[in-house]
Amino acid sequence: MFKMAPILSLILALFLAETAIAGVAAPRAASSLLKRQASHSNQQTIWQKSRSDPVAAAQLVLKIKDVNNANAASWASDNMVQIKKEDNTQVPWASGISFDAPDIPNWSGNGFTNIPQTTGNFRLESDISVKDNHGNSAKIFYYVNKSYNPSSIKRAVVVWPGYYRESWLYVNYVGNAYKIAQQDMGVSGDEVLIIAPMFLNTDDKNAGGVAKGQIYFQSTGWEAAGVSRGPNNFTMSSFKLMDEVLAHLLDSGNFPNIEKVILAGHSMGAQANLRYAILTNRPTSDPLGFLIANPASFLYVDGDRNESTDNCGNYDQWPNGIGGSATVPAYARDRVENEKDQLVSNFRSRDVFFAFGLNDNGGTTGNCAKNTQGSTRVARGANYIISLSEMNGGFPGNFKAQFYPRISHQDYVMLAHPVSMQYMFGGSYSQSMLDEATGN
Ligand SMILES: *[C@@H]1O[C@H](CO)[C@@H](O)[C@H](O)[C@H]1NC(C)=O
Ligand SMILES: *[C@@H]1O[C@H](CO)[C@@H](O)[C@H](O)[C@H]1NC(C)=O
Ligand SMILES: *[C@@H]1O[C@H](CO)[C@@H](O)[C@H](O)[C@H]1NC(C)=O
Ligand SMILES: CC(=O)N[C@H]1CO[C@H](CO)[C@@H](O)[C@@H]1O
Repeated sequence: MFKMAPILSLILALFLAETAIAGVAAPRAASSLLKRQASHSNQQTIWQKSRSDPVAAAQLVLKIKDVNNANAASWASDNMVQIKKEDNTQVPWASGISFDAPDIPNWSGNGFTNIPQTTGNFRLESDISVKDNHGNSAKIFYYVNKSYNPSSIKRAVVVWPGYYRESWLYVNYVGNAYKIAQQDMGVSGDEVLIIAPMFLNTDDKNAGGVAKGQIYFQSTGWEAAGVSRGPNNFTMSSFKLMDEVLAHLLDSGNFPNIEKVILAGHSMGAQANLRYAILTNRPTSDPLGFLIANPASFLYVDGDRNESTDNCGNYDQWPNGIGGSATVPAYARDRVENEKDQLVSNFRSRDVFFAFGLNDNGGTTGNCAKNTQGSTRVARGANYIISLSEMNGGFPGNFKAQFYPRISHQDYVMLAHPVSMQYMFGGSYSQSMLDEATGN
C-alpha cells in the first residue's frame, strides 16, 4: 500500500523518538494527564485568552506544570485531536470531506528519487527562470494548481516544506484544507492559488531526484537562507528564491487581481518562514501574511532570552539571533550590519500569525542556543511572544498568536485548524466548526 516504506518508517521513527505519537495514541482518561500538559479546561482558558491577549496567554502557558522543564520527559496525549497520518485520515471538523492522499516519491540512499510530477490537483511547474549574481541561470521548481485562471486569483498561499523538504506533501495539505474552506467557510474554489516551491538538496541530487536545471541546496540549509549548490555553479540563497516566487505572484503582472499572499510553514517550515519574515528584502507595502506554526526554535531580533546564556557564547548568532552580523548569510548581512533598526521595524510592521499547539510540548534539545529560548517547543513559543512584547513598542499591532488546544506537533491539523484556514484563505468558520476543533 505504501510506495515508500523506508522514508515513511524513517519519519515515524523520528517522530516516535520524541513523542508517544500525537495523532495515533488512544485517548487517555483525564486522570492520566502527562507531564507538561495542561488540563482540558486550562487549555480552553489559554486558547480563549490568546484570541484577545496573546501575551497574557503566553504567560499562562509558562505556568503549565513542567512545560519548560527539559527533564520532564513525557509528552501529552490526553484528549488530543486524533488523526492517523499514515491512513490519510481527515480532521474531524471537515464534515464529510475526504482527504486526498498525496503522491510520494521513492527514497534511495539518503535522498528522494522519482519526484512526483503531479499530486492530487497539483502539478510540478518550472516556468520561473532566474539568474544568480554571476549570470548563471536556473529554474525554480514548484507545485501549483494543475489549472487555474490567473485573472480569477485573489490570493495565493505559498507553503514551505518541513524537515524532509517534502513540498509535494505540504501542497497537498494546504489543498486539502482549501477543500474544507470551500465547503464550510464560504471561500470560492477558483480564487486561491496554492504554491509549494521545492528545496531539494545534494542528497536528492545524488539519488537522482533533482531535474535538469533545478536549483538544489545543501542539507537543510534552505531553512536559514543557505546558498544553493547547483545546478552547476548556480548560487542563490533560498530566501532570494522565495523573493523570486513573490515577484512572480506580485510583480510580473501575471495575476492582475491578486490581493494577498500568505506564506505558511509548520515546524522547520515555520522556522524558515519566521527567518524570512524578518530578513526578506520584499517591500513592507507587499500584501504579505506569515503563518508560523509550531516552529522548534526562533530567530530573535534582540539579545533577550528566557534562560541563562552564561554557557552559550553563540546564543545570539545566526540562525538563532542576528547579534553577530558576521554569521548572518550574505542575503541579509549588509542590512543587519548597517540598518538593523530598519530591518527590525520592517519585521514588526508585517502581518504575522503565530499558531502553537498547546500540546506541542516536546522538542527538547542539546543545542544550547535553542535551550536559552526555553526547553520545549510550546514554551519557546510563549517566551518568544513575551520577548516581542518587551521590545520598544510592545507586542506588534499586526501580530497575532494563538495557542490551539488538543494539538501537538501535527502539521496537517495545525494548517487545517479553522483559525489557520481563515488566515490563509479568508472566509469564515462557524462556531460549531470551531467548537469541534477546540473540543469546547
Ligand atoms: C517506487 O518504487 C516502486 C518499487 O520499485 C515502484 O513500483 C514505484 O512505481 C516507484 N514509485 C515512483 C513514484 O516512481
Ligand atoms: C487548487 O487545488 C485545490 C486542491 O485540490 C482546489 O481545492 C482549488 O480549488 C484549486 N484552486 C484553483 C484556483 O484552481
Ligand atoms: C564552474 O566554475 C568553475 C570555476 O569558475 C569553472 O571552471 C567551471 O567551468 C564551471 N562549471 C560550469 C558547469 O559552469
Ligand atoms: C529570565 C526569565 O524571564 N525567566 C523566566 C523563564 O520562564 C519561566 C517560566 O517557564 C519563568 O518562571 C522565568 O521567570
